Amino acid sequence: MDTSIVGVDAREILDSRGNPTIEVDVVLGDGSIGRAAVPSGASTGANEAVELRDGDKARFGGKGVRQAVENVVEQIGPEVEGLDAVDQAGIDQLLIELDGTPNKGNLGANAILGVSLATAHAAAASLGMPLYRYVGGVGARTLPVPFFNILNGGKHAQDSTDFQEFMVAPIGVETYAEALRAGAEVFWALRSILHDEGHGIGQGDEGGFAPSLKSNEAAVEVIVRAIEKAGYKPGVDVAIGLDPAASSILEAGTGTTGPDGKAITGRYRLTRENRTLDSGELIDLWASWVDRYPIVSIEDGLAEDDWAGWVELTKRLGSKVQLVGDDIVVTNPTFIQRAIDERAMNAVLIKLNQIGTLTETIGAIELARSTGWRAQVSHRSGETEDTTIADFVVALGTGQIKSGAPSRSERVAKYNRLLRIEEELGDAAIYPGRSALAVTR
Ligand code: 2PG
Ligand code: MG
Repeated sequence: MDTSIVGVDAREILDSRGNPTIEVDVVLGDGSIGRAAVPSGASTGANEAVELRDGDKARFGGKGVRQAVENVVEQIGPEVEGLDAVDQAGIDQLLIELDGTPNKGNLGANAILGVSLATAHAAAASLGMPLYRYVGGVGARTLPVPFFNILNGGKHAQDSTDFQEFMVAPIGVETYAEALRAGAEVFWALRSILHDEGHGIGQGDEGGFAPSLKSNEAAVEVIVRAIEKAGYKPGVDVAIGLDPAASSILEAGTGTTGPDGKAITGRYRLTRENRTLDSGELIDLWASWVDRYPIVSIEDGLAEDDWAGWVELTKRLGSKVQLVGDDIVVTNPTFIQRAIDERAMNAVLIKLNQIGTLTETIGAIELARSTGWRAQVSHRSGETEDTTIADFVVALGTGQIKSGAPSRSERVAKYNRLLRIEEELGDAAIYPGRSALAVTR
């Protein structure tokens, strides 16, 4: 076993939307190889680490990643060759220093994350361990509750809902395998209801259906019926999670803090319903939905700069429902700390490419947990066959994952990997169900 890095290679591959992304290979002295492909978001937070794209309109409309590939091969490779792949934190620290910017804008967070994750895969391979065990140790035995995004809107679909994600979470089943089955059965029940009622059954970027319903609320109603049709009790067996991705529907110049330090209330445009809601009215909408539907989690219920709105949202609903920060905290300890100080949420979304290294992502989770919050590990809307997040969520034992619908192989690859992990753990596997949530009432 020789875990020293002897080679680093990278290439441009395609993601699930047909856009280029980077894949990195790390080779060790004993011949072990680790490989990781980096995903890409559409509804990205303004403060995410930088995804380096070539901008050459003649190739892939400017989305090529040849520069990121070159940065890996020519700049990062020579620096990490000779280092021990088992020293993940040391290598990640070196990557941060090589880049030298706070947002990884120099080498690119896509280049850096590819190397960071491929290093972990290579070390695990050399040690003959599955990645979840290498990263998580003997305590890595908690499977996540999957949040299946079965109805796609916002920036992930066309002519669908204003709100981006309508998810189902099997919180009342006994095992992860049963949760996956429930997700697939509800997905198929939804398909048949939509079809019978004359709606389109085309799919959005994350594999969920993207029908043109008359309102946003109609999406929640039809999902409740799909849960029942599939033979499950809404709210007991299978609950609902939302990611309206509110930053995407905010009117410019609103939902932020003015130069005088005073909050400028957000104005959120619901195009489908031809109306606009201010922050307080959108909070009212969530409150009324939480009262009337089996909703257990709301991510990005308000926009990324609407800090005053988030504090109010948490005051009003934080004891009733899980409130997950995505765009507002972008897996970044600086923003998570502010959210803790201001009591602006009770859970965080975790996306490795928002921050750019494995070690920093673990730090973000540890910080959120230190204040009693939950962490939901997430895919991106542009994905690949890479399944790192499945192992990662078990390693960290956060108890929640979202990886899109139980449909389309770039989504299902993660869900199927979790099935194999559960099988491998056997009786040691824990499926947390409802107890994984920030609010369990
Ligand atoms: C989100 C994500 C993933 P994107 O908003 O949570 O579902 O979308 O990857 O487009 O940012
Ligand atoms: Mg989100």
